[in-house]
Amino acid sequence: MTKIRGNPNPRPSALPYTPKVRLPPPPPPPKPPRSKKGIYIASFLFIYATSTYTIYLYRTLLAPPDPSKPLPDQDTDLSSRYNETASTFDDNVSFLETTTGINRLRKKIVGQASGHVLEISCGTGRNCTYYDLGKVRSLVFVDQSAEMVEIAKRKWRLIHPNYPNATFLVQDAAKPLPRDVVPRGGFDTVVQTMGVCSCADPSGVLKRVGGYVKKKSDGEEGGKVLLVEHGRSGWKWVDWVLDRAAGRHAVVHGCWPNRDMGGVFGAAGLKVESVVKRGFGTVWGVVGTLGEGEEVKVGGADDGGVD
Ligand SMILES: C[S@@+](CC[C@H](N)C(=O)[O-])C[C@H]1O[C@@H](n2cnc3c(N)ncnc32)[C@H](O)[C@@H]1O
Ligand SMILES: *[C@@H]1O[C@H](CO)[C@@H](O)[C@H](O)[C@H]1NC(C)=O
Ligand SMILES: *[C@@H]1O[C@H](CO)[C@@H](O)[C@H](O)[C@H]1NC(C)=O
Ligand SMILES: *[C@@H]1O[C@H](CO)[C@@H](O)[C@H](O)[C@H]1NC(C)=O
Ligand SMILES: CC(=O)N[C@H]1CO[C@H](CO)[C@@H](O)[C@@H]1O
Repeated sequence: MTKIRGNPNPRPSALPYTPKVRLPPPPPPPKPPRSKKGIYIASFLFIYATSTYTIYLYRTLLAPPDPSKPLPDQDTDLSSRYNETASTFDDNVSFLETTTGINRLRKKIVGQASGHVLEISCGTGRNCTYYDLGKVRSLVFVDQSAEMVEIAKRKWRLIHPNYPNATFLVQDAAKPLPRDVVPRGGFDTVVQTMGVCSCADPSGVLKRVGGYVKKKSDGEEGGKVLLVEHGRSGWKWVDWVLDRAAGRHAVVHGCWPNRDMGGVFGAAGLKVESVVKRGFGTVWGVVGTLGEGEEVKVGGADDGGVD
């Protein structure tokens, strides 16, 4: 067999002339393959965090009831818990409320408040920043926990140091308000956020407060009720989780996470004008009206004081 000898890599002979045309620029070097390390670490951390949290939830909230540690009956009044948790309340709920969009919902609903405003179950004043003070003429904040109100008051004065028309009251919202805080003709807006879960008698409170809302009259709109509340969702598995967790959650936080908001609103006679739902239907933002036809009832006399 004859071997054909030849240069296996013949060098191209140099071009005898320099071409005049500009050669296109060389293509960019291929990108180095992206390191997968970051993705692996992130996934690992995510799975680790999720499973740790799930185990934590299971151990603390979802485990079957322990007969040696009886849980309170559904809807037992545990609202005095807020006296104890006031100082850590904001820190504990801030992250959750920001990440779940609850704050955006607060802003959307509370931002509609106008005129003379009553906020019940105000807690630590988590809605302070959401009021449009261009539309609001006065605010009365009510909560039965002096510890919570103290924080709300401090926060308000820090954020709105020159606002003259804010009043803070420590009292059960189911009891009559002092006459001098109720505007003549009633409040233009009543606000409650995350109150249904914690009040001993949430529809009783709303019904009572409905008596302070400005009545509809010829040519004039009645007052509005603005609510951001949480409770049962209507999804079976979500409600299973809520029911399972409710007793243990309530003992620690004073809040029943599995109440039927629709039922509470219905019993209070709330007429819903609009509702937006978040979090599988566990969080509702409601605009409605209350107490049509009912008289304004205040402590002492029946006539309002503030103009
Ligand atoms: C979950 S916190 C909500 C606080 C705040 N509104 C917010 O959105 O973060 C519930 C609050 O309702 C108050 N509360 C419960 N029952 C009440 C009642 N009958 N009258 C007035 N305040 C009440 C508690 O003291 C507590 O501050
Ligand atoms: C604590 O909360 C309850 C409401 O359940 C309230 O009546 C009581 O006065 C509060 N304050 C103290 C110091 O216990
Ligand atoms: C909230 O967080 C603090 C620590 O920041 C913790 O001690 C407390 O038990 C938590 N729970 C409640 C209900 O405040
Ligand atoms: C405070 O209330 C008075 C009386 O209703 C009102 O005239 C005044 O405009 C209010 N101030 C603000 C900043 O809303
Ligand atoms: C006054 C106040 O607390 N406003 C808060 C409303 O809620 C969000 C978070 O929880 C805070 O970022 C605001 O500061």
